[in-house]
Amino acid sequence: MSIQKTFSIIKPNAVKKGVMGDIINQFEQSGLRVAAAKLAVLSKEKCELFYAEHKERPFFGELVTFMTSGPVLLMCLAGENAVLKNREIMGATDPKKAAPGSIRAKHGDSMGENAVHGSDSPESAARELAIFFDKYEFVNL
Ligand code: 3AN
Repeated sequence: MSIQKTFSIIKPNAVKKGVMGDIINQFEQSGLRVAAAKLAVLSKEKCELFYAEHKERPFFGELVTFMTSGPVLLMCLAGENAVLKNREIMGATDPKKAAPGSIRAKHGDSMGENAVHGSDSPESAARELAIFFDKYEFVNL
């Protein structure tokens, strides 16, 4: 199996709680490596572009307000089967339904403030990574 890349965001509620280290530890313990990372406060424009597929959803405005409310950690995670592996480590969208021990079960506060984002397919990963990273920002692992 070849090395795959996926896009991850540690959301503002998790950064605020000081659990970035715990979350990265969980990724690394599961065999994913950090191939790019930066701390940033997202602009409304970039955030709306990133979440474009949810534009018509009733929670869109609330989601953008939350995601631009404070620093986030943007990351590229790399490893075997990284997209699926990351989704398993994150847990279900709703923290109340997320598997025990998953990141969202441990650190999620609500459907919106669910601690982490992770790409849902290799195609989404490529689109999302291109929004936030230039090619030279990835390291070879
Ligand atoms: P996931 O991030 O698990 O792929 P999606 O793609 O269904 O979930 O939703 C995208 C983002 O929109 C989620 N990360 C979540 O924060 C937010 N979201 C989804 N459903 C709701 C909801 N009912 N209320 C508020 N925010 C939501």
